[in-house]
Amino acid sequence: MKIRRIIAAVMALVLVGGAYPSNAVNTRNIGKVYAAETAEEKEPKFLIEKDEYKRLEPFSIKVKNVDPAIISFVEENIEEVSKSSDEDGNLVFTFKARKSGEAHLIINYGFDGETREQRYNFNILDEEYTEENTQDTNVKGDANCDGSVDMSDVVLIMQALANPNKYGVNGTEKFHITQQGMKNSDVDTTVKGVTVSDALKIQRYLLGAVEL
Ligand SMILES: [Ca+2]
Repeated sequence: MKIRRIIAAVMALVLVGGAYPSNAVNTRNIGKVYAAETAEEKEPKFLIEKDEYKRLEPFSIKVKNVDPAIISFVEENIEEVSKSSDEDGNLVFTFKARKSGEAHLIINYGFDGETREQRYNFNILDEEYTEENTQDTNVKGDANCDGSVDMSDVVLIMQALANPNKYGVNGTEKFHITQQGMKNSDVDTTVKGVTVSDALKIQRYLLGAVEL
C-alpha cells in the first residue's frame, strides 16, 4: 500500500512537473509577443507628407492613437484651419502658414499617463503669383491686373491703402496688389504715389466723368 502510494505521488510529480513548466513557458511567450504587438499598435503615430509647402497651401498632419481631447498645438507662423478624420481612423489636422519662411509646430499630447510633445519645422515657400501676373496688363486703372477697369480695382486700391499688411505689394492675402497693379493704379498725376485720389479718379472714370 505504502509503495503504491509513493509511486502514485512520484507519478503525479512527474506529470505535473513535466507538463506545468512547458505550459507556463508557452503561455508566457505568447503573452510577450502579444503584448509587444499591442503596445506598438497603440503607440501614437504622426504622419506628415513633407516639410516644405507654399504659403497658404493647406497641409495635413495625420495622428493616430491619440485622444483628440488631449492634444494641443503650439503654432508659430502656422494656423489650424480644420480637423477631421479619415477612413483609417486617423485624426487629420489641416494647417496653413501665413508667411513664407520658417514655420514651427509643437504637438502636445497625453499618452500613457504622461505629457509628450512632437516638434515639426516647416519651410514655407513664397507663392508664385508672378506666373499668373506675367500677363500683367499695362492698363491705366487696372489695379488687379485682370485686363479691365471696374469697381474691383477701386476696392483693391482702397484695401491696399487701408490694410497694406494684407493687400499691399507684399500683402499676405492671395489677391493683394502687385507692383504692376500699383503702377496701373497711379492715375491721378496731381498726387504722387497711390492714394485715395486715384481710387476716386477711377470711380469717376467708371461713371464716364473723366478719362484715365
Ligand atoms: Ca481690373
